[in-house]
Formats: sequence, C-alpha cells, structure tokens
Amino acid sequence: MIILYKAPPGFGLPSVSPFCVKLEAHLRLAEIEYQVKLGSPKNGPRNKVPWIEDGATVVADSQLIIEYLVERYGDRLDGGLSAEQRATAHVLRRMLEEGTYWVGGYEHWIAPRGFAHYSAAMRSKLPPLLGWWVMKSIRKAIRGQLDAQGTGRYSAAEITALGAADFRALATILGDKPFVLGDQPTSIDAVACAFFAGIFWSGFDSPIRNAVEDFALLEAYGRRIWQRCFTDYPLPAAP
Ligand SMILES: N[C@@H](CCC(=O)N[C@@H](CS)C(=O)NCC(=O)O)C(=O)O
Repeated sequence: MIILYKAPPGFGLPSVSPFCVKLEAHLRLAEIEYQVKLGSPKNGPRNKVPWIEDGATVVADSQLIIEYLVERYGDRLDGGLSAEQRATAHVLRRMLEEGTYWVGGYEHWIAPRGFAHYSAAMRSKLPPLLGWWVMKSIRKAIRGQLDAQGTGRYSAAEITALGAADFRALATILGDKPFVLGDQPTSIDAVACAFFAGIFWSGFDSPIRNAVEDFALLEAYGRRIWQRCFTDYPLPAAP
C-alpha cells in the first residue's frame, strides 16, 4: 500500500500544500489506494512535501510520483488523451505550479489579509510567543523564496493581475466543458482544483476573485472536481 507523506490539513482543505492536495486528488480520481502520514519538508528526500513510499520505493515530487503511478498502475486518468490535449495539460500545469503557486504564496504569507488569517489560525494551535516566532520565521523564508523566484519583486496590484490572468486563462481553456479536457476529469483537473482551492477556499477573500470575470464558472468547476474526490472536506456554501 502506498504511503503518502503530506503537509497537514488546514483551513478546511486536505493539506495546506497545494502540491499535496493535487497528489491526493489524483490518487482519489485514479482510485489508487493509499494511507496518509503527515510529513515535514525537512524529512522529505527533496526537502519538500509531498513524497510517497511504495514498499521499498520512495518517490518525491508530486509530478514524478504521478509518473511513477502511471508506470505502476497504468494511465488511468490521461490514457485517452491526444498529444495536443497532453500538451495543453502540460502548459497549464506548469503555469499553475510555477507561476500561480507563487501568487498563492504571496496571498497567504505576505499580503496582510491572508497573513492575518493564516497566522491567527496557526497561532491558535501554539503557545503565543512560539506561534508568533514560527509565523515570523515562515514568512521570512517565503519572502526570500518569492524574491528569488521573482514574484516578490512585483507590487500587490501587479501580483493580483498576474493571478487573475492565470485564472482567466484557465476559464478560457475550460469554456463550457465540465472538465478542462472534456466530459471526464483528467490529471490536469487535480492540479487545477488544488491551486484554485489554495487561493479561494482557504477562508480569506483574495482580490483575484473580483478581477476574474468568469469567476463563477471556475468556482462551479472547482466544486465539480471537489465532489468527485474530497466529500470528506466539505466546502463553504457557494456565495
Ligand atoms: N515540485 C514539487 C514542489 C513541492 C513544494 O514546493 N512543496 C512545498 C509546500 S507547498 C514545500 O515543501 N516547501 C518547503 C520548502 O521549500 O522549504 C512538487 O511538485 O512536489
């Protein structure tokens, strides 16, 4: 049985890490059995979450894990896709993971509204001084990552615009289809719902929501995937 090591659940989501939510959504959509253990990045083979153990095999990185699962169990989600659909999924995934992820990092850890929400929730679980110190340290580390990656060099308004452009592109590719590539969920839907949830369902209101014209379409899409894999993590009522 596969053991999934993930960052803990939080803010009503299966994990505070969108990469862990992506992988868990994928496992559930592909109907692959697994057990969960909580893991800290510092114990992971690449110093990041998630990673898995499958008997003696250890694989780290959500996408390398998915490639391993495809080899071991067959391509249960993407087997019927054309080369063009696979390319669309690849481009969209890279946008969400390498671009939108950092917008989310800014929204949670740097933007005052997100950080106030995150730190109040985290600090309620720790003694006050320790909670303050932990949040300050994580915020400092994430600010460093955001500066190194580049998103941290933009203004708040520019970061909102970048995030809105990403979700607008997702909405355009989705169009009136139930899932990104057609009538059935594929691996890209696990990615999209994870990054959507991280920004819009973590319990604080992101300004990106109002900057995306087709937001209602995306919200309905996110809920459609969520219903297929995370009924044990009920979402707040639709606005
Ligand atoms: N490419 C990796 C990214 C994983 C990742 O960035 N995980 C974050 C949590 S969302 C992490 O472990 N960060 C800890 C750190 O960078 O120190 C994947 O797909 O698994």
